[in-house]
Amino acid sequence: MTIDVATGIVRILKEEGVGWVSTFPVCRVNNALGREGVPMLMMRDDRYAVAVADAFSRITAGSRIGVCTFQGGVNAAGMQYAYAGMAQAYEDGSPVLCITDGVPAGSSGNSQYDVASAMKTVSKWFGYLDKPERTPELMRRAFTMLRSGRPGPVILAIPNATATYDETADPYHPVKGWKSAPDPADVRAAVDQLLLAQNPLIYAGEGVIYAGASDDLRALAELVNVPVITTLKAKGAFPENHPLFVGVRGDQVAHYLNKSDVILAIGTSLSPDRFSHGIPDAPQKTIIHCNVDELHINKMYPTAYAVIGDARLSLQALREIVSDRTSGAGRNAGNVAAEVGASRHEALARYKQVMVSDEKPINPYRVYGDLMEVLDLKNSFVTHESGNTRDQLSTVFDTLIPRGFLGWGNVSTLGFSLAAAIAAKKAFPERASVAVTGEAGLGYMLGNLEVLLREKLGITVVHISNGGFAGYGPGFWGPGHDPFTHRVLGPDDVDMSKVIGALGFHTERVKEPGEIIPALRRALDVNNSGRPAYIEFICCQYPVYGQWVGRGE
Ligand SMILES: Cc1ncc(C[n+]2csc(CCOP(=O)(O)OP(=O)(O)O)c2C)c(N)n1
Ligand SMILES: [Mg+2]
Repeated sequence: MTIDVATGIVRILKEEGVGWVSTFPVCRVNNALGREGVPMLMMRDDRYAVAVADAFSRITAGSRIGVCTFQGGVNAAGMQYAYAGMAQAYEDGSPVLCITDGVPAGSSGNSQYDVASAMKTVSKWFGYLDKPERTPELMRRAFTMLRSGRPGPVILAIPNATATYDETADPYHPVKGWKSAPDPADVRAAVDQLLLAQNPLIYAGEGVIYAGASDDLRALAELVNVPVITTLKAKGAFPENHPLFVGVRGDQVAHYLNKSDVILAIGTSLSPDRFSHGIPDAPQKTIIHCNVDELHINKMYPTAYAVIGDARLSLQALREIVSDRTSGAGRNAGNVAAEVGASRHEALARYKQVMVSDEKPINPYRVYGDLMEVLDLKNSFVTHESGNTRDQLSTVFDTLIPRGFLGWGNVSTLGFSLAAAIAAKKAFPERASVAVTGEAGLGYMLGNLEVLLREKLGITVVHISNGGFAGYGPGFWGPGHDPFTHRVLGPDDVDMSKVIGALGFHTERVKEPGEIIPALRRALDVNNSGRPAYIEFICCQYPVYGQWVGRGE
């Protein structure tokens, strides 16, 4: 049967299990989505169209692929605006599928902005559908890239969506995605080092979550009795109430990074200075780097031992060899857990104290402490914004399940938390979904709040309202940073709860510490009936949190 390209693409998306597509108009595939009954989540700008689909892929660890469409072609205004979202997805390695109009034959070179070369800088793979018959082939390649290897965004540009082809000539079958297991010799060498180490440390990244390997990580950590830190993006890959969990950041993490002699890095790019730790005095340590591909091996640091393969298969292989070598007994290393516990206790004391503080304006840590009280941490979703909410939450928020908290941002693009909370609600409708933001993130979100009302997305935006960009406040970042771009209108000047209330959100403005829990409960309650909520907590500026460890230069 002869069909047009747009219809062919949409039918393939359905075969691939895609249940909805986020968009900002217009893309010529959209009408086929409408005709074929695939719901579109219409955002209010192109960047958010990408960001919601990106976040959906992250939150489901790529088991359900987020798909978006935006405007391209010669008049690529949408794509130019979407570029920020694409760049962020690329930077963070998110397997999102972006579909856009391609420059039609005969029009290349007609615009200043070159669609293909721009998109290639922010994608794992860019496909240009130059012949209608190639629709199944390019879709197969797209899903192969999305489901195999190192995750990253894929872009498909369709220059002529109305061109037709015979759907039966090359029938489409869903792509399973493939994984590779590491070389057994590399695994044995890694285990030798691990068992020889005096102070080994496991450094886990988001690859563990994409591989669905959290249980395997825990099993290995327990078998070798080794403390675990996770990256910001992997927060939740290891249960944070586990006795071997050190943290994401803070003095205790610095202590273990400094003291380690062998670092087993798994599923992380080990990229320092990107909202991540450096490895201090790396040449004096032995780095075992397990990664899905070679891109990150020997990057920034010398890799002593590489284990290249899927994180789950690598963890299983490591465990098997450790078991063999130790007759199943694992590594006996004294009471590691007690040491980890004491170190955490000491480092977190200063935060625990402010998490119960009655001071006014409210200390932001009090809001986080109360949020933990109110939420079922095994059945909820929280994410941060760029700024202090990232730094503070990643220091103290206890994450008990993978993606109970989404840490994001190798570079952290303001406004992503709203997209993440929306995607979490789409992925897990039964879970409470909370975005915690400062004023800067809120500014980015404002135009998109209408989407929550229209789509009846019951999520809560928690605003740590402190009247400024606290990280840029006087003195905090020391010489070289200045206080001149710090102040914005604060809660004394504008009542954001009234502004957002007028849109139709359930809103509250909370000044009393004792009112935090009741206000959060009311917000989560209205969320249950599909109504979004915005709670403004009048907070002090408190730019205090665990630091990232440098490289020790
Ligand atoms: C798109 C983008 N531009 C610029 C930045 C740099 N930036 C990071 S945090 C921040 C301000 C944060 O202030 P606020 O939201 O009030 O949070 P606070 O730190 O006060 O809690 C800025 C400008 C960024 N992360 N993303
Ligand atoms: Mg602020």
